[in-house]
Amino acid sequence: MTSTKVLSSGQIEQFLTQGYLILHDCFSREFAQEWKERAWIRLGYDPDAPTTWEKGRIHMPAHQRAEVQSLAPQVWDAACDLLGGEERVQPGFSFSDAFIVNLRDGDDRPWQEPSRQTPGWHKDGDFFRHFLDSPEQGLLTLVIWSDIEPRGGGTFVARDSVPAVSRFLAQHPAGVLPNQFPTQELIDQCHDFIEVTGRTGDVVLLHPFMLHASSQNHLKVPRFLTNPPVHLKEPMQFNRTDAAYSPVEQAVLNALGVEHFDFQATGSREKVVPERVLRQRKMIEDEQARLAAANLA
Ligand SMILES: O=C(O)CCC(=O)C(=O)O
Ligand SMILES: [Fe+2]
Repeated sequence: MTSTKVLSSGQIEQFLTQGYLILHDCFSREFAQEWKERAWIRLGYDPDAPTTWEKGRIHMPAHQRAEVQSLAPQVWDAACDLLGGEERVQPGFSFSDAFIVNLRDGDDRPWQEPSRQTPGWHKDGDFFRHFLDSPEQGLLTLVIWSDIEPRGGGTFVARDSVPAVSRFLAQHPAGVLPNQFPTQELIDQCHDFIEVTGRTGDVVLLHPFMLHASSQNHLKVPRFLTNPPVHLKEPMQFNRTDAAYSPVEQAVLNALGVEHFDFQATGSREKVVPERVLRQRKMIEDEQARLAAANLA
């Protein structure tokens, strides 16, 4: 495997066995507060008046970006370690204020623990055709912008989903569109479900094949999250002559139960314009008008 700059062998082992790592205090509460205050204005909601929260869950568009390498260097360094070194990672990885806000989603339904039966399981990457070696989503990330207590909207994660997704993608060299994953079939192969709680400034780095789902927010404490993908410069490789596999690649080989794997994509790598992007283009105009009205545009 590749050598690391900041992660310990214990952390790499944890990533290989559990599929994720949690990093703490990656950015300040003040920075988070600044962006969240603007988000409330963009939404047109009063944070202190839940009756103004028209929608329980909103996936907002991005207005502002901050480069991770300078804002949260420990995240950048850890991401590079998991991806096999900085030279393999697309520069410019940034955090944005494209918040996925969960204010009170599903507060009208009884609480459901994460399980095969809970809805919404998916693999991230609604913007490209997926292959076993896809470079578009090198890592899945959960950037936590508000304190999250149990039952407070923390993302559900199927910790043992990487093997099922790896096998599926290995069997589909022609590629799979984002909406073509047989999610229920894949989640039926999983047993280990958790709810990710955390503190403002935590960042969870997960294997890109990790199935996850949004949860209900029964606490009605506003939950702010972003999930920017880290891009690779080149597709992953599972048949390296020098065996310099990144931990992400190694996790796939472990999942397939092989030492190397000669994967050849037979379909073409294509971009998909998700419906989300079209929706967010419209949202941006409304949000800009609210910022202008507050003299913040
Ligand atoms: O809201 C969440 O907890 C997760 C959202 C998510 O996974 C997504 O939008 O892709
Ligand atoms: Fe997701």
